[in-house]
Amino acid sequence: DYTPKKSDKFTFGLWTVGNIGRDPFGDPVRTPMTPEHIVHKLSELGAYGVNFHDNDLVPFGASAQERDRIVKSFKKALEDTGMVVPMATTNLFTHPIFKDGAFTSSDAKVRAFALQKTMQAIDLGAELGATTYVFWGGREGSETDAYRNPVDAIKRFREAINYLCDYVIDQGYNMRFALEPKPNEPRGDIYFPTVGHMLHFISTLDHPEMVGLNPEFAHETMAGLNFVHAVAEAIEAGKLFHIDLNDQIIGRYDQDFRFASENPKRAFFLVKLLEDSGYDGPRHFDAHAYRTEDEEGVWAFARGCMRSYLILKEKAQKFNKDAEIQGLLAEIRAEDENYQGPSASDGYSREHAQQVKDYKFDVTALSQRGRKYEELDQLVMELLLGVR
Ligand code: 3MF
Ligand code: MG
Ligand code: MG
Ligand code: MG
Repeated sequence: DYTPKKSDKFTFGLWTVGNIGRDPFGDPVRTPMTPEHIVHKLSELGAYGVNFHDNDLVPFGASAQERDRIVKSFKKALEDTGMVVPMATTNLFTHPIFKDGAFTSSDAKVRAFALQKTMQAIDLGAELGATTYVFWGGREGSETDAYRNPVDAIKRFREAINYLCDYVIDQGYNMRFALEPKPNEPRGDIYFPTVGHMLHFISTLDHPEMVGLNPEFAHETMAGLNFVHAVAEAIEAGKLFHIDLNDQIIGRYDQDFRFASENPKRAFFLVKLLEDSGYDGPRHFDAHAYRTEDEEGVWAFARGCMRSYLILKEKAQKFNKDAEIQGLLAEIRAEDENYQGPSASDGYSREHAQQVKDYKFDVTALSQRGRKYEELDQLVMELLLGVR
């Protein structure tokens, strides 16, 4: 059966199941739940942990006593359930002070305030055991480039991440950063819109080894890109520190749908990639229930995310064991594997380059060979549609 276990490492943000259904056109449709209630319910459903923005737990502007009271009660819920907090992050987008960004704001006081808020939120995350700290550049962007030079925005974001890496090192926290790209929404454009942009940016930091990615299915999809390929690039670079799972239709608003609800085939290849690659971090759902739902619908949503992941994981195992699929793959790969001539993987030498230049290829035969991907893909479809 597809009942999640703690060992599956499923996590949800407090803001995900806690989403009250406010949107640009309508008021909230659900009453807020306490973090403690969320922790207990998620634990009952088989989740492993819960993540939060500072203000999902401690309201903006709360006093120190209020903070400590809230943290104490939240810790008790964690202890009572065995739930963990693998990841924490900062809300640098809701309060009006961040209307023109946080670390990239054009106002030096706002940039300094963002640092202050983030260091306090890092302390909160560390206190609750978080080992991954996420940075999503919520309002780090623009509607017009008339005012701020985007080159300055890049430099400011770098200064902030470098500063905060030093803070974490100085405090001795066991914590890595995971940067989360998104192309747009809530800004017209957000800086560092894709996984590729972020990967390069990381290579320019003072402590690149401390910083990786938190890619999100919906975000690459909003940009019209293949999320599986983006995750592959992060994995190959050793930078998949965390992942946000949800679903999204290309070209729409930021939907944050239940995992695998819109693109089950792409979700299948994603789950297969994660499982085959040995990724052992949390499977975090950054999604929320439809606005049509009451609390019961929220838990149906949460169960659905985890259940679909486990079903797709089983399908990936079936793919790897299916004799017909594996036979067809072997047949397709045979010529490639039997090739004896020179190739790039031999490494470069002047002599080798001459061998490549002299090698005689049967261009006609190579061009005419069908790839059998139609047949293969249909087998995948039939596996997914449940008739294999
Ligand atoms: C927005 C997001 C964010 C980030 C979060 C950090 C509110 O589209 O995806 O969720 O994931 O801020 O994890
Ligand atoms: Mg998102
Ligand atoms: Mg979102
Ligand atoms: Mg996200």
